[in-house]
Amino acid sequence: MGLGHFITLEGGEGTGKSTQIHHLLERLADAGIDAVRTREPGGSKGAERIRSLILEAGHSRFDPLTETLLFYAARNDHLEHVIRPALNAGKWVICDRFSDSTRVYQGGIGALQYSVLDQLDALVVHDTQPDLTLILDLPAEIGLARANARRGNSAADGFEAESIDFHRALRQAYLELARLNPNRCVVIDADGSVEEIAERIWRKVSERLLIVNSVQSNG
Ligand code: Z5A
Repeated sequence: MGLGHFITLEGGEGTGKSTQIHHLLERLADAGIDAVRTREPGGSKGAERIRSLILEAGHSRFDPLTETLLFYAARNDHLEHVIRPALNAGKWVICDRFSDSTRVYQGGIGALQYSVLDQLDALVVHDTQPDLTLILDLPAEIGLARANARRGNSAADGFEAESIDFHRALRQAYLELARLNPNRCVVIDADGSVEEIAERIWRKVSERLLIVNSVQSNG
């Protein structure tokens, strides 16, 4: 395997993941690093079809286990067709949401037990775990206001339509996840201008991964 790295971005609604992935890819390209941008649910042809099934359920979401199995079915296809081939080719993979979303949405603030999620993760993700997870942290009110402004008059999906308490609990669940996984997860203050946040992210990516790469290639 080459020197590719797997980075995931996580966080609640409207925290700016998509916006920041765009900036991160530009910085990586400037540094001469070939990176693949992808997302979950989705990212591969099959997984995008499953994404439509999940998100178009609207207010009548699937029952918790069915929904979780759909997320993992999509993830399996995504790993097989996009993530692993890119990493094996030495490319970096930057993914908007991954298994931590399932852990937080379907586990922490959902109905599924962590033991069930652990079994699914061992089966599907196995050792293709992220090298670095950037958790974009923002008060729920600000994230929701951003997401609502962007959506305009179009209908909210089942997740967007949840209450403010749901989104506050989501934020706490992400902070707890970061606390439990300090080697992999970094919390990024996502309040501020797009440029300020891009700079915070770049600093962390450089500290955690670029320095490691340069040591590997010099060693
Ligand atoms: N889900 C799950 O339950 N289990 C799983 O395993 C997985 C997912 C993988 C997918 O939604 C839903 O599936 C998600 C979790 C669940 N549900 N929710 N909620 P999605 O893919 O459709 O959406 P999302 O992942 O939540 O992303 P998002 O809402 O589109 O937000 P974002 O990517 O984090 O933010 P953004 O698009 O970059 O920015 C939002 C707006 O804010 C936009 O208009 C920007 O221009 C603006 N913005 C961005 N940065 C700033 C700053 N710094 N200042 C001001 N305005 C800004």
